[in-house]
Amino acid sequence: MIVDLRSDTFTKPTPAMRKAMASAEVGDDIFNEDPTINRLQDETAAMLGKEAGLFVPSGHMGNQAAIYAHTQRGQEVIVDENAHLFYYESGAPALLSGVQLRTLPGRGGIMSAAQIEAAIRPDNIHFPPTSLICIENTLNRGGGRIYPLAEIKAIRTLADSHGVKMHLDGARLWNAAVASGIPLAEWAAPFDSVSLCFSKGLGAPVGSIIVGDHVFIEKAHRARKIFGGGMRQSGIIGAGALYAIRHHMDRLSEDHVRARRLAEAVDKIDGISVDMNSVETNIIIMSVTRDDMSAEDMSLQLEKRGVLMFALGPKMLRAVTHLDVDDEGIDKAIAVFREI
Ligand code: TLP
Repeated sequence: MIVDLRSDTFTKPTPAMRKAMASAEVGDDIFNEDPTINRLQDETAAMLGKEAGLFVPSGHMGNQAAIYAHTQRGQEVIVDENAHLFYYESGAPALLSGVQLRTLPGRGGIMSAAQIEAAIRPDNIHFPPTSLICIENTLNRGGGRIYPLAEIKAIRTLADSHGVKMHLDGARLWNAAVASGIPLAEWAAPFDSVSLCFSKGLGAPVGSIIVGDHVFIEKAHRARKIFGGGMRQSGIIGAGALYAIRHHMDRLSEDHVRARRLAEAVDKIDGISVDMNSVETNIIIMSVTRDDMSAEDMSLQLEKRGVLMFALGPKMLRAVTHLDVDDEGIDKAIAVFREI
């Protein structure tokens, strides 16, 4: 048995999801004629308490289309230095939107309102105007931590006072909502736009969505076309996403319980440690503390024994639980760590 803890993006569609996809009603989505995509957009926007939604091929495109829609060339976007849209999106904001990112060193990805306020540019021709603040929830490189809602609300207050927009990279906002018990719409309320992924913990094979008001979605729609993300009978994949939001959201709590169990067991083993306070959802960041091994060495040792994890830094190893890893898989991962 291979236990694949590299990412929740590795999930495969279940037989029931495949069935829903195979029988999806479709049309040409470039002309807004795909009924499954229209249903998915309406249903997700309603869950998030926003006016409209736009299905996009990836979380990456969702973030970049949102940046394109909210900004103009030469403006500045505030973001944490570990945020996915800065760290892992190929420099896209500069290439596609002509904006500069102002990266801040948050605590585990959490920037405080005070930190952001100090970074907002005064009106002066020497400075690029600050036009957007981007936040991530849950925090990928922050070990699946949930961004505190009170801090987000404080950031919204100062964004309003400076006329700055806010975008949420909510690739795993589903996990934050399930773990916190705070509904999706409450998490989304302070933001002008939110992107969410169907292809992570929810287990759909492809796709993400951006939600916001009608004016934002119209601009994002143009961005999706410019970026080459307009699709035709995309209801085939949209049906997987629709199935996922209807059937796979509540079960995310099982992933959270398994992540906690794995983290607690690993933390007790010499040579590796976990910041247990950060384990709030389905991501575990582990530190390899023994001197004779890097995170890469550790991941090779794990792989030889059938457990897959990514090294995210010289000593940083990441495990992500998801619907294709059951209790037996977690038992095996713990046993393999003990053996190494
Ligand atoms: N994250 C992937 C990798 O790219 C690192 C992963 O395995 O976690 N926002 C966040 C917070 C993400 O974690 C990711 C993907 C994205 C955006 C991008 O989504 P996709 O892969 O659909 O473009």
